[in-house]
Amino acid sequence: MASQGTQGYKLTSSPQLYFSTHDQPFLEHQKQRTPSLRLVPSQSRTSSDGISIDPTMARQGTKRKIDHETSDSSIETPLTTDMIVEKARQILQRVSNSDKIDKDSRKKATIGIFGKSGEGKSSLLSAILGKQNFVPSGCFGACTAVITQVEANLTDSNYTAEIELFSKEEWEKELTIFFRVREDDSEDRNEELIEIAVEKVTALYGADADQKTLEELKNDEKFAKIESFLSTSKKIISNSNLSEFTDDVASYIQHSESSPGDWFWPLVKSVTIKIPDCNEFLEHIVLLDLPGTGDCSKTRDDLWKSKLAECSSVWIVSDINRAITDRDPWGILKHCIEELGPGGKCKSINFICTKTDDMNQQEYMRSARLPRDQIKDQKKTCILHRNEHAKTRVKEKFQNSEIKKIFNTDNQFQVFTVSSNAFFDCNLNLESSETEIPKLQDDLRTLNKSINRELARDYVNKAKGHLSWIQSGQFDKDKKTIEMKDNEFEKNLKKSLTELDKYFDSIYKDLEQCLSKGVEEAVNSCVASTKKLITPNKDGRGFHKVLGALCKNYGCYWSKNRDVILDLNKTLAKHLHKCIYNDFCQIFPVSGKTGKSVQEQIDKFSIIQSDSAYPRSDILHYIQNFIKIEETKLKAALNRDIVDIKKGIYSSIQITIVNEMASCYQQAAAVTGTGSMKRMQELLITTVDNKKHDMFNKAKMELLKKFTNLKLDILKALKNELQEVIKSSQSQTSEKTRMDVSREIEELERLLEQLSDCWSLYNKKPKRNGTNHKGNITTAQ
Ligand SMILES: Nc1nc2c(ncn2[C@@H]2O[C@H](COP(=O)(O)OP(=O)(O)OP(=O)(O)O)[C@@H](O)[C@H]2O)c(=O)[nH]1
Ligand SMILES: [Mg+2]
Repeated sequence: MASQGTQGYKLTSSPQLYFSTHDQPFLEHQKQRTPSLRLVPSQSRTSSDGISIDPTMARQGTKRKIDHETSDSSIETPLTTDMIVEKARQILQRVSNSDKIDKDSRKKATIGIFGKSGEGKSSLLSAILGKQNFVPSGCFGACTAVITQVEANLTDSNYTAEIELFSKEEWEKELTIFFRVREDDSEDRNEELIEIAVEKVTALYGADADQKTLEELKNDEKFAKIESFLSTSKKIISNSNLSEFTDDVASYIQHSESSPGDWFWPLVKSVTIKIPDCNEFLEHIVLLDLPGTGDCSKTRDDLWKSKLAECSSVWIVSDINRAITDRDPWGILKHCIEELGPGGKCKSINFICTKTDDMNQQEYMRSARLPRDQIKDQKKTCILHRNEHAKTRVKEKFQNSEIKKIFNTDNQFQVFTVSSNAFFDCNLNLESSETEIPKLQDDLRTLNKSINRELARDYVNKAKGHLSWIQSGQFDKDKKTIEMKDNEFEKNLKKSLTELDKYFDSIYKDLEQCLSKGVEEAVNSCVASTKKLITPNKDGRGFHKVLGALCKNYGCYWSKNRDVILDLNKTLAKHLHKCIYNDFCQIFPVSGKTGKSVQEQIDKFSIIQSDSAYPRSDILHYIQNFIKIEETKLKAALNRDIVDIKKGIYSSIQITIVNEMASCYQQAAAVTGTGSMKRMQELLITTVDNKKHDMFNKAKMELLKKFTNLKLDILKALKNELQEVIKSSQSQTSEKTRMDVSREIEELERLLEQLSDCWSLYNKKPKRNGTNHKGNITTAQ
């Protein structure tokens, strides 16, 4: 980034760093980039944004004419966000003969749709998109077989599916395991694995495939067909006709027990569907349909978990009756809470009660004691009554749940009562608004709009920073050097870095203390908690298979319907996690301020002293403008990276434990025959007992090491990048390229004002010389 045009030179590294953090995190980029910061001569000046300035545009010390179309009067009328971006782009183009500042392509907001099989996730997705049966639903048993990601098609007007397939080797390995499992006739035979194996093999190769041996199957012509099919790792389907598209895609995502053969879902890792004409909802949002069943495939389960950690919002979907009754739709979520909170970035949860039209009014009136004779439209009244009741019950449950702890406020949790069927079918007694689908759509629209505004504001700010840099070239180099010296930017940088270093050290001490307590607790109780987890509750029949599967899967067992989850690594990590949980949530909150967070410290970091916030001279004003915008870009990129890095810090505890236990799991998985369960149990317990001191201390040290690395990376990035910014603001001056762009900067400031009208202002400054010099900068994540 910040090699903002050292006069006549450009950096060899990518000048568009800030606009591509999507592809490469800033801190990583920083690591690779730092040693190669070389300056090479170039014909034209190049800014950090990669804009080359047309020398013919330069007019020494003279004000340039301003195009009528973008004169002051034209920006009085309210503009849409896209119009504002376009205006800013035109202004840039006028000045630099270039519009190469890209609108940020940072990661989209991901919403995970999450719930047990058959609760109505896919139907809900189709209703939200206003396209009936768009995502397959309503099969017998589990329907959606693979993670399906839905986003806007921003390139053409086709429906497109990108299907990521397993490799030929991966599939062959899976097949070999299936046949081994099927032929197992020992007491360890795992019926659940066999059921899944049969489902997959028959779905692909046809009804009788499960009766064949692996050799026979390999001789089947379908086998060869599928092998050649797997030679490409990705399949693309594209069609402008929705129903044809849906039919084509179904065989890759739908799980169906009817007409076995030629259902390809067993070969699919994940599917991304891109829909045209839905920018309004999905330009900056991804919806994830997370299937309600697992298939014991580690690849898919890992993918499922990692997708969960990507979600900035989660929709928990539950049949309204289940949400009210005691059956607990929070089960899976409770287990995943760490992937969402400290190990993730979930900022809000919507609890969505589905199938509200599904109602037996006679029964309901009786149980809710509604007066029969006084009600006109009985069905509707019952539905709405039950909706209210469900909302109250679910909110009560949330108040008392673990999940609440990951949020700072209550308004990050909302309850909806929807009917996807009634949204499409007006004979089902409900008005469109009563199905609450429009309310969810509005929420999506609002979220999409707010991201769009954030990106627009960043874009206009970048343009303003760029022009401020050009403008500061107006001034005499000696004067500039004096101003830069007077303002002691270098000294401020050193001072701020020292303060930040101190902050990190104090946080380190807090974490170390919590972890030490956690290690002590873990050492004391790990054997007992291991015993508890690996001992069956009442009926122990079949438990040896579960234990075998747990060992094969390196300590974790999920039943097919995800209703039984046993995770020894998580159990062992529990005490350390518990002891750092509160501090960790304060240091790395998913949203908001805690007074102790790394993000707040970074936001505070500045080399512009607060007492020089009202610049004495024009020259300083433009230099500060430039520095401030560069700082903001850098800080926003760092804050985005921190979210991913903190996930790694938190999960390092469990990863250390898995690594320490790995050889024991392998050994235990190989135990077979009579008394195998007892031997497995003993092996696990003895290993935990022998390793406990070493293992938990290692986990503690690993977490602290990762935290220290984060500190070092942040300090290094701030130091290197801001030194570059200081250097380039000092050297941005030339006799040839002096150009007055003050009018353009004012225009950009007015555009920023329009963008900020309905936003809380950050860093508001008073008017100066009749011009408003608002910073209007935020470090949006
Ligand atoms: N009455 C009624 N039935 C619904 C509604 N939404 C979904 N269903 C039915 O519920 C069943 C399951 O719906 P799906 O959308 O496939 O459920 P899912 O959660 O995606 O299930 P998996 O893909 O197996 O995880 C289907 O038979 C749907 O027709 C609704 O609003 N009202
Ligand atoms: Mg589904």
